Amino acid sequence: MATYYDSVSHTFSEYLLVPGLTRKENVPDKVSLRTPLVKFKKGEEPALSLNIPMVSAVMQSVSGDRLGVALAKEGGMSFIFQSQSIASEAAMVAKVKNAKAGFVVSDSNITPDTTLSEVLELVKKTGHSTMPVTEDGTPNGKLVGLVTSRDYRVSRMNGSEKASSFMTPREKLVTANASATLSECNDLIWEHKLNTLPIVDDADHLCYLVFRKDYASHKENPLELLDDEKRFMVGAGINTRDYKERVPALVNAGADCLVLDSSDGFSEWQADALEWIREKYGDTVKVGAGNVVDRDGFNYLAEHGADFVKVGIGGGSICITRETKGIGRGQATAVIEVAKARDEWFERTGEYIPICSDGGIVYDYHIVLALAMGADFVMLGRYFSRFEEAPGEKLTVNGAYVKEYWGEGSNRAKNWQRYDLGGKGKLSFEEGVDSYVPYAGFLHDNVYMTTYKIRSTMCNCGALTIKELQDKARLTLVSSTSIVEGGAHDVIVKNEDKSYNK
Ligand code: RVP
Repeated sequence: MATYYDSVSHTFSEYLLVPGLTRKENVPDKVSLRTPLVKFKKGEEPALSLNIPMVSAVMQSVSGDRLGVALAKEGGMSFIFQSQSIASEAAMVAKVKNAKAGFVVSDSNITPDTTLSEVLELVKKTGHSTMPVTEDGTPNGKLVGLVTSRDYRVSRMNGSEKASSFMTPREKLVTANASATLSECNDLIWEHKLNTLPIVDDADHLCYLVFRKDYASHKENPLELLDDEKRFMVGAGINTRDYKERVPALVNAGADCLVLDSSDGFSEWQADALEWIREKYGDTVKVGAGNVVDRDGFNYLAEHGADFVKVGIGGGSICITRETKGIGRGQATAVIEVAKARDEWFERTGEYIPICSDGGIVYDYHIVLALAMGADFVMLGRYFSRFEEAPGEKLTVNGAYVKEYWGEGSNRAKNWQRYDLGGKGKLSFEEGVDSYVPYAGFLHDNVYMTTYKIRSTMCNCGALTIKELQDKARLTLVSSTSIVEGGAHDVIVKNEDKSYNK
C-alpha cells in the first residue's frame, strides 16, 4: 500500500516568525550573513562559503556572466546555466573569472583602421564610450591607443576618419603593468587625473582596464566573493548526460563550484555523476546535487558524496511540474524535513552538508523564513531575472518596463536534460512557462535592501548569525484569515503599489 504523510505540506507564506529577545547588540550592521556553501567536518571551516545566503538559479534567463559578476560583488554566487554548449558555458565562466575585482577585460575593442562611424555604432550597441585600440582589435592584442568620447567631435567630422587619426596614441597613454595591485593602479589614476588606466603585460599586450568608478565600487563592496587570486567566484550547472566532457571544460575555465541541475535529483543518474567526479577529482572539485524534497532523497545524495543538496520540486514561479506530472511538495515542508535529515546526518557522521532552498521565494521575508527553517542559503530565479544584469530582454508592456523570464522546462529553453529520466524513447513536454517580470533596476540596490530586511528580522529574533537564527527561531503556522490581517486592511490605501514587499 502507498505511504501517506500524516501532515499536509506547507509553503513559506503559511508561516511567520515569532520574535525572540532583541539584545542591545542586535543591530542590523552587526549581523553576519556568512554561510557555508559546501560540506565540512565538525570543528573545521568549509572550503567555500558565501558572504550572503543567496545564489542565482541555473537558468538561461537568470545566470549569465554579467549577473555572475554583479552577484559576486555583493557576496553571493551565480550558477551559470548549462542548457547551452559546453564551449559557451565555459566561456561565460571564464568571463566572470577574468573580471578580476576592479580589473575589467575590455569588451569594446577596435583596430587603428576602425572608422568614426563604426566607433559610434559600437558605442550605441555596448553603451561603452572607452575603447582600447589594439593591433588586431582583440581584448588582448598589442595596445596602440585609446579612444574616448573626448577624442572626436561628431559635428566637425564626416565619419570616415580612421581611429589612428583621432585616438590618443600609445606613447601618450599612462599604463600600468599586469603585476600592479589595484591600489597602485588607483594611485596612478589619481596622480594623472585619469578615468581609465590600461593594464599591459611585458610585451605591451592589453590585459585589463581599470576604471576610476570601478575602484570606488570595489571599495563599497566589502562582501565581494573572491578566490585566492582575488578573482570573482562563480558556479556552473552540469547535467547527468554530458558531464564527462562538461566538467573538465568548466574546471579548466575556473568554475569554483558545480551543481547538478535536475528537477528530480533522487536518481541513480546523479549518483553516477557524483561518483565519476569523486573518482576523477577527489575532493578538489565541489559539486552540489538535487533537487530533493525529503529525507530519503537527501540521504541518498549525501551517501554519494554531494557537497551540498538542493531542495525543492515544483515551487518555482515559472514551474508547472506539479500541474503536469503531479510530483512535488510544499517548499517550507520540504526544507524543514531535509534540514532535519541534514542535522541527523551531522550527528551520525560529523559531516555538515549545507542545504539550499531552491524556488518559490516570492517575498523577501521568505528568505529569512527558509534560513530559519534550516536552509543554509537560497537559490532564486524570478528575483534575479528582474534586474538590469539578467540576460532577458528589457521591454515595455502596457507602458511599464518588464524583463523576460522563462523556465528551463519551457519550449523556449528546451533544457530537456533537466527533466530527463534516461532511456531512449523521448517525448518532451513542457514543465515551465515563458513570462514577463517587472523590471527592478540594478542588482546592487535590490540585494542591499533584501539583505537589510533579512538582517532586521534576524535582530527581531535575537540572532547575529544564520546559525544562531536556526537555533533560536520560533515559527508559527498562520490561518488564512490572519494572512489577510498581515497586509494593509480595512483602510482605503492611497497607493495600491505593493512592490514594497517584494
Ligand atoms: P523561482 O525563484 O521561484 O523563480 O524559482 C527558480 C527555480 O525554479 C529554479 O532554480 C529551478 O529549480 C526551477 N525551475 C527552473 N525552470 C523551471 C521550469 O521550467 N519548470 N523550474
